Amino acid sequence: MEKWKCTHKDEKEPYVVVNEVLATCSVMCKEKYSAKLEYIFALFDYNQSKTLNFDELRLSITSFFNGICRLVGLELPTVKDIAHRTGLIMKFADVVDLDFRLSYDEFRSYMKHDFETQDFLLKYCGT
Ligand SMILES: [Ca+2]
Repeated sequence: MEKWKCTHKDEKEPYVVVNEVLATCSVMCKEKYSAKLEYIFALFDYNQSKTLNFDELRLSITSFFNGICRLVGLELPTVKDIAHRTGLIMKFADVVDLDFRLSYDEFRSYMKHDFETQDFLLKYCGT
């Protein structure tokens, strides 16, 4: 847990962002890739709409990359980087109904073809 401890200027004590831990553990576990995707999708579908809106997608990407970067000691992506990546994913994944939300099928299809993320996962998570 030490690697996931954060500090914020308004907080006296370090804290752990639970979403980062859950996202990282779900990726690192030995479950099938499809089960990991389903879990991550459900984890960040806060309003249980069976879709990820832009904010849910941005939070999932933030949690996912921050958690893994903390674990392996890489520099965290900036807020600007995350926003840019979220916009790109939404643009290239929301292709079925163009409703600016990702259904699970859109999410799964995008992740299946996102070789940059797959390379990152293989390099740092072995999955
Ligand atoms: Ca959609």
